[in-house]
Amino acid sequence: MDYFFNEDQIMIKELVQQIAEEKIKPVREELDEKEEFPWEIMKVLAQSDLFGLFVPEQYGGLGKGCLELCIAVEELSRACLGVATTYAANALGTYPILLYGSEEQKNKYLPDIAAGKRLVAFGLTEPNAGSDAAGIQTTAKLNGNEYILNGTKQWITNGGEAEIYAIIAMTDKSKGARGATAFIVEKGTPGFQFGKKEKKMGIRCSSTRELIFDSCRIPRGNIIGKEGLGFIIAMKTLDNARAGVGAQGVGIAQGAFEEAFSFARKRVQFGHPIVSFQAVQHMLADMATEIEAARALVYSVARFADMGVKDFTKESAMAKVFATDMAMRVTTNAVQVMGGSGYMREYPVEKMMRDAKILQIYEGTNQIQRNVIGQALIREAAKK
Ligand code: COS
Repeated sequence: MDYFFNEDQIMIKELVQQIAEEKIKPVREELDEKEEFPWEIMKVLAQSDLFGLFVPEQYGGLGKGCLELCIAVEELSRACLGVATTYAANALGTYPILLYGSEEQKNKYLPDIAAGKRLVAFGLTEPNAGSDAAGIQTTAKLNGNEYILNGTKQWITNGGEAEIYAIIAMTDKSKGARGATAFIVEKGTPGFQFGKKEKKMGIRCSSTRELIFDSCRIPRGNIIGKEGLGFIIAMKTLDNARAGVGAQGVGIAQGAFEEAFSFARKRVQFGHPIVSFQAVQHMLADMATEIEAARALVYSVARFADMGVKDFTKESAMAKVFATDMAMRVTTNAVQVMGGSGYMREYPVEKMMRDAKILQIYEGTNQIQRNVIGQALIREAAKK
């Protein structure tokens, strides 16, 4: 399929493919096994200017958009979803500053982010607020020229490794979603500590950690936007990031398909390569078709976002849900095509199937995505 990429987009795709082949594939198994954060790979991505892809040129970035980010994320995911998650979560944490930060905040933080000098994380989820994002309990109380933060964030990607955190906290609990506010908190601020490092089923080289705020004082100027805008900032951040999660699904499914297809051409049973059997061929045909359909949707939504369309909540939820459900099916079927070999750690599809599961869960479960799509359909119908 030709997706009509321009020269820059083709260059980004080839560059990330090369990094994936040379730097990621040789170490992905060991990183998974040791649950080791991929710092060396992050350095390579930084040297290649890939952290600045979606950051405007005036802040030291390359000034590209959602489509270019999706292309990079897809190619990283094709090799290792743990690495891709680390990279994509950095974009997730950057969006609140990019979309709603003051000029001063953008000048202070974006150049370092674009250069890959400092990693970013997004802190919304809490022990009692996952799908119910408005149910967060972390508080931020204004005291003179400072806000005092108290509470715990859970399952934060890049937690501990990132130096900049976009945190959503309640400044007025009585107002519900409208009482949430977004803040920038830097690693090393007194009262800000890291808790438990999670041991996970998949994406094991990515860091997932608790953030603990215990009377953590941050300057008043670290507020993003204004008081009460935190829930909207979180929702808009997720709207922007979800096409990228779709791209993760496309990438990991492509990687798993390639492994299964190559195996099926070599594996001989009943005197023939198993790819010649219709039962296997049909599985591979469905896998390839589903990947292409998801890819087309993800790229369309990314282009839609890049055109400056104001509301693409429904479309980004559609890309996320379709591509990630597809990724779970395709990685599972890749294991099935490869049979006993697919189940063994010797082959990468075992890891891919474990890794893919998180895509249906993080950045809004696929059940929540369907709620979001359903609500948008009802709203659209009411307007007609
Ligand atoms: N863009 C702009 N505004 C939005 C929005 C969006 N995408 N989604 C909601 N809003 C607004 C609503 O319009 C509403 O505004 P009003 O107060 O003016 O009516 C306000 O935000 C509250 O919205 P809503 O009533 O829909 O909030 P709910 O508490 O019902 O929650 C869902 C909505 C479920 C969509 C939200 O909680 C969610 O996205 N949950 C999943 C969170 C998630 O992805 N977690 C993963 C961890 S982050 S990696």
